[in-house]
Amino acid sequence: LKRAAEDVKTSREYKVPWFPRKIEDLDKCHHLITKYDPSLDHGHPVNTCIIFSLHYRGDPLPRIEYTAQETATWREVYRKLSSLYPTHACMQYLDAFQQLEKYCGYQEDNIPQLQDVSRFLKERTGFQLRPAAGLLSARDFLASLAFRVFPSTQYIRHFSSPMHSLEPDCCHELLGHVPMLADKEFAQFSQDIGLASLGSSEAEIEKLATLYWFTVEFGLCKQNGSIKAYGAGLLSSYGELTYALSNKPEYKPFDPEVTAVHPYQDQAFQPVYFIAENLEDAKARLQDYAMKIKKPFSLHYDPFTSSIEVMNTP
Ligand code: HBI
Ligand code: FE
Repeated sequence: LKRAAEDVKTSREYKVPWFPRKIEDLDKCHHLITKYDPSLDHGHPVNTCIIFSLHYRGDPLPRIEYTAQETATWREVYRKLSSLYPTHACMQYLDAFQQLEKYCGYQEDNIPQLQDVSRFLKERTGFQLRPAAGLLSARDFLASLAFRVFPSTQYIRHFSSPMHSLEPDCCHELLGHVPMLADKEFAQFSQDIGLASLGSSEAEIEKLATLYWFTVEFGLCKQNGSIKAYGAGLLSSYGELTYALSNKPEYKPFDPEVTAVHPYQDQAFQPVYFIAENLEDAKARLQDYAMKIKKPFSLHYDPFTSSIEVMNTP
């Protein structure tokens, strides 16, 4: 009896936050968060990429002419990281990376254009890129994923620290995220986190953001008897990619209930990495987790209209 009374209370107290229902609604999902004081940072890459992204409304993505110094930064990052991929990255990543080298201008002397990359992804998995001015709020970021839209920064980190960036930059997006978004299972996994976030409570968003962190950003998976990286935070960081696959960190099996509430680090290497059996299994477990999130309605994504259908559940 007590239990039933509590249920009624929670469903009344829970006010469903606004969420996008059409892909155009993503124009309203651009809330930025500042994780550090920009006035203390002398090398913040404020440039045309940020200005463009703030005014962006729909296609096509702007093409950027990067400076020689910016291209030199890319070259250094690209060289170091691509030397690790054959031994450290999962096969889905390696397959896509090869295709990106062939079709999208992935080379050490060229920073690929988001426009070309977005077209490539759209053909593979229906994902498209959308320019972002920096770190978005977890709610806005996750909402985009529900529509197979990946918010992507376009500026590059400062040349003084090529191996490190406090915020996402195009090295992180292009080398970390893009190759994985070309994989079917991974694309579905990403969209499912996004769909789960729509209309969810703050507490639930926090858990989904943590899940995202330990999978899409820092996930590892088993492959042919060894462990490989599929997380973008790893695949875009020479130091952490090496560390994550050394014998130093702690490993736990990926289990959404456990992973979603595990403390994480955004200023240092992760204290623990979660290992998925494979991407298909991770996807199934996540779907299972998402089904258990309490909402006063259910959602269906219509791929023909890129919109969300909302059905009331009594
Ligand atoms: N914003 N632009 C951008 N890129 C990300 O990868 C990103 C974000 N905001 C939040 C976020 N990632 C995650 O840490 C989760 O909070 C969803
Ligand atoms: Fe990221």
